[in-house]
Amino acid sequence: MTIKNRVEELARFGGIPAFDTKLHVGRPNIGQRNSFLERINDLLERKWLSNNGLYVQELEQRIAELTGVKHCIAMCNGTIALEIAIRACELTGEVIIPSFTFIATAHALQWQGIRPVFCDIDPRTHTLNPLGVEAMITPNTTGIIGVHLWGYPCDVETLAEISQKHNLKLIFDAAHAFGCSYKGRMIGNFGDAEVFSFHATKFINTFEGGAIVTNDDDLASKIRLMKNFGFMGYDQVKYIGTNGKMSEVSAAMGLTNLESLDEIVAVNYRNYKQYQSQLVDLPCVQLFTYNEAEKCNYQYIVLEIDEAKTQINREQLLEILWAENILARRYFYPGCHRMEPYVSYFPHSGLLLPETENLVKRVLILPTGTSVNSEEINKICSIIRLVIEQSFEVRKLLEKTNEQQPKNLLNEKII
Ligand code: T4K
Repeated sequence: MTIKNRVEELARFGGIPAFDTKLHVGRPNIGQRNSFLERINDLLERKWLSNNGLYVQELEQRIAELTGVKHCIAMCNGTIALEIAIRACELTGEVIIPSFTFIATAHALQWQGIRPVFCDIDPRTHTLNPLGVEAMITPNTTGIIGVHLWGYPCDVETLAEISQKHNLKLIFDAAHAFGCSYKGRMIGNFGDAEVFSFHATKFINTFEGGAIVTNDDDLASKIRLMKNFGFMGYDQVKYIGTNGKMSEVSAAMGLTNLESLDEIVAVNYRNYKQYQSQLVDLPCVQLFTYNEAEKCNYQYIVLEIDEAKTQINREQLLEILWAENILARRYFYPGCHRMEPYVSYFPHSGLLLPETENLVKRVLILPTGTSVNSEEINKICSIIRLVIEQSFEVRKLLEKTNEQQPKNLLNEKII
């Protein structure tokens, strides 16, 4: 492996890219291919492709066992699962959520005519700041949706206290947090309901998919009907419902992934420790730290760049990494409050979100997972090190080349 030692060797300045092919964030975990193919053959034989098939039932049971939650209802994706959880909990009016999250958290509310009220985050945990939440409660508030971002749990206890005190529903968007725990208890057991995503890019995937988990029997029965058009039996409809059903193919992938869960976590953890050891002494960058005393899926490698201390900013580092074919991502820039329709509805909401506004400029997600090996992580870290250690030189060269030929790689969506 050739490690670049000089700034001029960087691909952005004419050197050969560190990688021949693009290194993506979010490459899917597959698990044992044969195991998956056997399940596919089986479901084709049985000719049962959807509508609460055997694999969906098995997956729900496995998830309930793994999380220790009474009920798991599998869904076609995490966004629909959020929408159904919100509707089943009868949220209306205003619901408090972080702005620093994937846009689906906000859209799942707005889609149903409920106003997402954006609250600031704790800059250390990247999750809702409970003090801020309490300050944002109005007579129209009916609920709080905390997001366990990167799989790092929210301050669930304080949020539960606040929701009880103000008689609010509490839902957790646990899209990132399958397999994680809070104070030794698995994520899934908190609030009125929690929502997982099993999208292709997630720790455990079902191609597209998600699930609602809850310990509330009545809520679970309601959700089960709502995800199937509200049907109770063949010709009786109890609620307004939608089609939130997971297919058998998806469940087959989920079950296959679950068989490899421990190995996937082990790879993610190994990658995390490698990034940590190789970047720990680097000034001006900071790796988001997980609590190793808890269960964690280590699915996201989150780097923060301190623009005030280094000569280059996050955008410049990204530009350099992309030129090397390292497609790092700036999740969740620029924050939901700066996206439509929210930015038009509430153009000044950023004033109440100083930590979010600061963080969206600093965060960068690096490739990890079962598709990335140790040698590749070495290379990625060596490039980051070169850029940070020689940031003055890099910035000068970037400014010079941008004057000659402006580039904006980040606006091209690469598939
Ligand atoms: N709440 C939160 C906090 C979430 O993060 C999400 C989803 C949701 C709710 C909603 O859950 P779902 O309805 O999605 O189940 C991706 C995912 O599409 C999205 O599921 C995820 N969060 C979000 C964090 O990341 P993008 O816009 O980054 O997707 P995309 O197409 O750019 O893919 C990311 C990278 O993954 C690419 O560089 C390539 C790679 N990739 C992707 C797919 C789909 C593959 O290598 N193979 C693949 O099949 O949103």
